[in-house]
Amino acid sequence: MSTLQDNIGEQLEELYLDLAKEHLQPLWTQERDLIPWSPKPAAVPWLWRGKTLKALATRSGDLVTIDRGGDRRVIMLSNPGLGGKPFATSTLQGNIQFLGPHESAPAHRHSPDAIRFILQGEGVWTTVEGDACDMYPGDLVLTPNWTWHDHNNETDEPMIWFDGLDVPITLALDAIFFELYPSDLQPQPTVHNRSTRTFGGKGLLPLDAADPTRNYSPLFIYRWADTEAALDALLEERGGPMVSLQFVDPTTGRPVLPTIGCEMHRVIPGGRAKPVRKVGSAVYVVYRGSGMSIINGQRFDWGPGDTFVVPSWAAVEHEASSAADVFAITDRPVLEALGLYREETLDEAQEISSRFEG
Ligand code: GTQ
Repeated sequence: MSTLQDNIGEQLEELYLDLAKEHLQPLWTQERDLIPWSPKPAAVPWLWRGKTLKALATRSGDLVTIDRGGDRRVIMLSNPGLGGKPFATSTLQGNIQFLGPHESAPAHRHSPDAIRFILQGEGVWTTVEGDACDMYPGDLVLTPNWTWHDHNNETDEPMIWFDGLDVPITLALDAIFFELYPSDLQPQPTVHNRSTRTFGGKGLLPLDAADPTRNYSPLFIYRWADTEAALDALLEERGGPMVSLQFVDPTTGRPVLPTIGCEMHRVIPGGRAKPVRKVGSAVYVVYRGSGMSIINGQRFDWGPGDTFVVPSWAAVEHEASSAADVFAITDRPVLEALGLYREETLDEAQEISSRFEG
């Protein structure tokens, strides 16, 4: 009996060696690492202070020219769980871009989708496919997959904004492309904000607005005044503690980009939203107000300009001490398109036990 078992042991060893030689692996030795019961994200909950980001971005502005690598002066959030990769989560990049007075960031395009959420400054515009989009605090600007874009600051003040990109997704799919525009900038149009003039009507669109070949919003800029009005109205209609909006393509009602969901959340003073967990990760940017979020049992206090990460399937609850408006990007459109999205609201008991799930 024992000889037979020793023999099997030896044969198994030999099998494993031969499998390895052939670049093959047995599934049964993996101990549920490959298909665990639920997501085990490597990314961890984390928060970066707005003050720190701004100070470091400003220092780079003094020291680094804009054409050093990638055409942009950008500082990338690097999640401590991701082994030094310049990614905020496994699927999303969250970057801080600094554009000094009288600087332009040259025109290029890439297959990653990108968004900008403006934190500070005005008088700067991003030209997207020939349409100059003026940027003011609280505005959301889209630079969809493969659209030409350059940034222009003709003022005496620097401008700082948050960039969200789907670079990790595009890399994982080996679908990344990048191209420089033939000249430094696109032709600078005299008429600005053409996408607003065409697609910015409230519930009103040109009769020929639909285009089945387009998978992103043709409205390139979403104004803070409109976002704020929508938040006010929804809160009045539904009451607190929290209301949440999604930015959508006005011609389809779909998310603004095929890979990046853009959201705005308002939490009323003293309001505390129920804990939820969702498949997919998010990067939050606090626009105004202050409060705290509990992410997998860990508390993060936040205020204007702070940015924080919620990994996939992490239990999260938000609480505001003063009226808080918090912008977020997510990978939800990807998960929904693939039938992988799910979410659940947790009661307190579930939330506490989920902290110990490992
Ligand atoms: O502004 O085009 O944060 O190309 C990273 C790469 C911003 C941009 C980033 C980019 C840009």
